[in-house]
Amino acid sequence: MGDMKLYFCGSICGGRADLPVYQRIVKKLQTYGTVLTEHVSSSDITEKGEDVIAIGEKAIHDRDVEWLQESDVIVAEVTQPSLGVGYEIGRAVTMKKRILCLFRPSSGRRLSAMIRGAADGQMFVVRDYVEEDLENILEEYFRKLKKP
Ligand code: 6K6
Repeated sequence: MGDMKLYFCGSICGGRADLPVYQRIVKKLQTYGTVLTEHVSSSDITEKGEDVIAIGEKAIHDRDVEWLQESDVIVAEVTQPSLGVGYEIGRAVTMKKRILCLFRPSSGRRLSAMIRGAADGQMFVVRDYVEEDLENILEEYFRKLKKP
């Protein structure tokens, strides 16, 4: 369980307003295994993407798809709409990965039918939550993973 590889998805170009929530999620996920995409919760990465010039978009894309392939579980915070996060989720579905999508209805937003409608309650789980329940929801999800 400790050697699990986890892939966290959160909005970058889509807007960084939920960064504090991403940081909380990544911190909790790190108690279950290695978070390959720890940088998604870093305040050094902005929606303007100054760092992209150095690495290049193709390198970012190809590395992220490789990490998706290596991952055991994908956790996506989907409240802040993001093309990249939607793309990652779609690729992960094709890879038959376990996916947990977390959405905060208190945002006043409506989650895309392409995400809510993809849930099967098994491999693809969508959980509505309030911020204070975050740790409990992750605990519950990973407890169920251990004993399928
Ligand atoms: C900033 C602007 C453009 O690119 C950046 C920073 N570079 C990225 N580095 C690593 N992963 C990235 C980067 N940009 C997007 N991603 C991946 O897409 C992350 O894994 C996120 O989960 C997701 C965010 O997509 P957008 O469309 O909100 O950027």
